[in-house]
Amino acid sequence: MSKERISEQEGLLLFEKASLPYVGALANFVRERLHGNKTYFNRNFHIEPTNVCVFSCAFCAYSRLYAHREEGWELSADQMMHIIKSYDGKPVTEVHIVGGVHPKLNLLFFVDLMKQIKAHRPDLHIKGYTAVELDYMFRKAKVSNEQGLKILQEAGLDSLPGGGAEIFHPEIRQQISADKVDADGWLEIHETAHTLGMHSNATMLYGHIEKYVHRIDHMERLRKLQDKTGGFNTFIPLKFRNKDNDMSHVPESTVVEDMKLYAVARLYLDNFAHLKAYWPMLGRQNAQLTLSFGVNDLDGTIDDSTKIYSMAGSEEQHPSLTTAQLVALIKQAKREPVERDTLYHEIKNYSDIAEVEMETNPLYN
Ligand code: V47
Ligand code: SF4
Repeated sequence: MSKERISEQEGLLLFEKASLPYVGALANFVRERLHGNKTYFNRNFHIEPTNVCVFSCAFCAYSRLYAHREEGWELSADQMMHIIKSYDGKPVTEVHIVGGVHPKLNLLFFVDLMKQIKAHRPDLHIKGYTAVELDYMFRKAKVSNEQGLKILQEAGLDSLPGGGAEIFHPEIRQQISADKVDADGWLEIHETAHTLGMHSNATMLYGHIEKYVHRIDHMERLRKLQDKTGGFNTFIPLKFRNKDNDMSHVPESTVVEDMKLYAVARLYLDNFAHLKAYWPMLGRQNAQLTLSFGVNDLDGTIDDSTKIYSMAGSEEQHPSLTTAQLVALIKQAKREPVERDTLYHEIKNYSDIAEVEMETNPLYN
């Protein structure tokens, strides 16, 4: 198979006409050419500072408006430090901090939090704040994206997660998340982060009212920016879940559609090294299946610390896997489990560690 880039028209054609076994085989070929059997995961935990949010995305089951904040939660810096400290002595390498856009939690609050985290545990990688949160934070503080990102970076922020991208095309964005940062704003924040030497991830919320053409448009914008900066680590498709939100009438995509999307994404985003399936959203078995459709990363152990999907109807009501369970899941799919850090440096290859050792050693449980 040649390494020639596929065009937007060809991408569209794959979605519309190609059979799942055909795109799956091509995507698997690319995945194995890049990574062989290696399947990455990391040991991380999430902190969700608040679910109070000034925005009203139609797909969001998680947020509460400020006026209804008594129904939501809002953690103080001390409470978040308490969570950080509860991982003392545990071999986690990353904290993922992401939440709603609270009107009162400002740049200074988060600068102070970054500093406290780094003072307590300097080696913990902080992946934090979607471009949506950052855009609001910087506009409120009256600083440019570059100034704001530099301030956070100096305080300890290491990289950006990929959330808030949803669907870039205005035809769809207007209908699902009209009031938050638009495509250009999202891309500009990521581009600025890349120029400051920070890496970031990119997501796409798919399987709702968007058409194939919008998915291709979304991936095309990401591919262009990646050509320019090379700063994206991984692409993470996020399957729309329809429980308890304003889009509950929209049916969820089928597993066949899900696998096809992963496969086309692997083929289209030829300049992204990694394709990640976020298992708390897909469920464990479907996450295993993605490993045959281009995916080479299953995110992390998570540790029951995220609510965004359980509230939107994921099968995973309390997403948590021990390292031993995650390794077993990858081995069952006949792949090679490799623990990585946030930037994909290999920490440990688990291929040759026996199942009993994994199950009995407290380091893995
Ligand atoms: O932007 C919200 C999505 C995202 C729903 O960078 C929903 O490593 C499906 O971006 N159905 C936030 N999806 C989470 C996110 C993320 C998750 C894991 C890893 C990384 C990373 C980033 O969650 C939002 C939105 O696209 N989301 N509601 C829903 N009902
Ligand atoms: Fe707020 Fe994010 Fe939910 Fe949109 S998806 S309402 S920005 S928490």
